[in-house]
Amino acid sequence: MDIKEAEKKARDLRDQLNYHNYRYYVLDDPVISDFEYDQMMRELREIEERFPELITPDSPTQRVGAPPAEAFRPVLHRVRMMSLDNVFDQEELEAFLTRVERQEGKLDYVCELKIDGAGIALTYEEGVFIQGATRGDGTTGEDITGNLRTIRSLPLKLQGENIPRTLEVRGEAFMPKKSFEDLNRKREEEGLPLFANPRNAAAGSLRQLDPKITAQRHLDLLIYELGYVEGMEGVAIRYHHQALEMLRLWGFPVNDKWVKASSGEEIMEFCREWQEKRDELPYEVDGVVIKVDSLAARERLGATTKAPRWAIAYKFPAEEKITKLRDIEINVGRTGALTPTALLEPVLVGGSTVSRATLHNEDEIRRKDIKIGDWVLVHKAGEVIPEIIKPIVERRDGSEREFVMPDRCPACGAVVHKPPGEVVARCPNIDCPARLFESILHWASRGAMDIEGLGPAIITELMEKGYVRTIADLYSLTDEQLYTLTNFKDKAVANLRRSIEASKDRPLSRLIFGLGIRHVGSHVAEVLAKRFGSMENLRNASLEELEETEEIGPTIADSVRTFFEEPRNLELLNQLEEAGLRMKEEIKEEISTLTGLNFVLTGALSRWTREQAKEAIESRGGRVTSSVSRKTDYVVVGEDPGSKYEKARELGIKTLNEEEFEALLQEGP
Ligand code: 1X8
Repeated sequence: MDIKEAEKKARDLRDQLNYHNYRYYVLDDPVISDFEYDQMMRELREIEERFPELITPDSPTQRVGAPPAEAFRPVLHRVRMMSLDNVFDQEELEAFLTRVERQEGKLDYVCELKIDGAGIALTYEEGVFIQGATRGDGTTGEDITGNLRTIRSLPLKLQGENIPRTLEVRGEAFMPKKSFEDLNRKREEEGLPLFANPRNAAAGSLRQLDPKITAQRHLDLLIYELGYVEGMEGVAIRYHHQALEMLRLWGFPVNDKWVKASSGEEIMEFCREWQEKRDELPYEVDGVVIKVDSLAARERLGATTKAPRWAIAYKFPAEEKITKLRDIEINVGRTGALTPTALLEPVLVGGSTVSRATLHNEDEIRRKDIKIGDWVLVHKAGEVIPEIIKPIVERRDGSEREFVMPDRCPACGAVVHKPPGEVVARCPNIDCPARLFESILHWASRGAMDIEGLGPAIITELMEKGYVRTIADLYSLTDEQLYTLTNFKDKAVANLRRSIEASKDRPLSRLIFGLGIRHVGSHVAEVLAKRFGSMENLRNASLEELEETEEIGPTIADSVRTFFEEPRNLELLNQLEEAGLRMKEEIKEEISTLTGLNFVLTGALSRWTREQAKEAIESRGGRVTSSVSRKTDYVVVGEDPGSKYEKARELGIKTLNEEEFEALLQEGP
């Protein structure tokens, strides 16, 4: 075969493969067997191997290529990608229609399903897919061409007639429910963190540096809008429903579940229908999008700063699902409160998998008549916190068990204390390991002392090994002890040590919050830190002084006093002070050795996270920017640096490796 023949054959195979791909992935109606498809693919691969110069970007062999250099580069959208305003019921919908029709008179609308995925824009030149981008902030997205190319229903080359010279279309990339469940099951087996919902999973999959990973995630795509059209001869598109039909003819996956409607009642009928049937769909939907059909009317209606005036999203109410209550577990919080938690058969509800729900307290369980083994109706209150609405009493078969609150703490065995008239039972033991665990978790949390890397697993291990019996013990951990932790090698030890050290210098308000005094949240902690200025002053403050403080009432005042009356707490504070924690409000004098200098970070440092390196520079008066320019003074270069490194060399800007960077921090320029 000479190259001429090869070229013709390759073109032929590509057209065939693209067509059969479309039959299979878009129409779900294949006309050849998988075997025949694979044969053609193999033949094309062979030709392209022999004549690599014949490879084209729209070749189906290129769906999974090498990690592309253009990954995540900013993409300016030709037309802004907007979000939608929401309505939640018929009345709000009617108000939207009235507003539109006051200006435009009676209109037709198109109703479509609102897919819970990630908004994307695809650009085609002369019918060939050349770029795909995320929505980003609506004005600028990120280049994810290589990752989108792996989605099999995405046409690499358009078919049919009247194909514009330049075309940009909008749609949603999403993870079907089934793929989501498979993915999370696999991740669970591998001990990896689970994705909360298909939307996050889709977004995460699209932001992989390696398209091979994206390809394994089984994403799908639905296109629902024309974004930008230039150079289209032959036809004029005047209505959105024509656009949908045209998109389909060009080979895009377009949802066929849409209707035209011309009244609020017709629109509501579509909304109610899919609200009922949303479970039957293979992907998550969170509502219906209602759009003005006439493109001329859309033009006149225009947009606000964030959303078009010609479209609205009708959001479905919080979803409810039935699942099985396997057991009730008792959690002991840091105040000793015993909270019953429902362990549920995992179920996808309101867009995320729910396997636990708080039951608040014993009274609540009685009031709702919940028994272990019940089928229960769950939803997500405020779309976030899972909650049991009620048991399905009709489905009981006699095997259900009554829940009894234990009279001893499940963690330490202390007799549970429940003052008369109160609903919450508490473990009174200050040394209770469950309480200590929660206290340390809280101490290390973002809003408190922000000890990066000190998570639940490590805290558990530190406690089990007997290294940590109080919060103060965190500050006397030895390297030897840290090296015994699971998977802890040099880097992990150094990182955790650095995080713990860094926590010594948090503002007083964080320290107060971190102590976990009842009723003292982060805001109250700030108020107290400002008013009293030091831990010593706060400790010595009388009930009256506390109560006179703005925003502090008798409950908080009493709680603070009680905390400081406990000798064990005073001992802890002494130990913390000895360990070198900052116990005063004043701001540490800055060592502004890097004032006026601009830094750019690229690549991974071995002993620093990005955040730590940034903080180290900024605390010395330096600035960290994201791109290299002539104003940049230093580029800190770690492992696998990106294009910023090359840019720095081009511009002749000084680069620093990790050692040089550390020397600069220590000694200044
Ligand atoms: C967002 C979405 C739209 C549609 C479906 N799913 C979405 N998530 C649709 O038009 N069928 S439109 C849209 C937007 O304009 N932000």
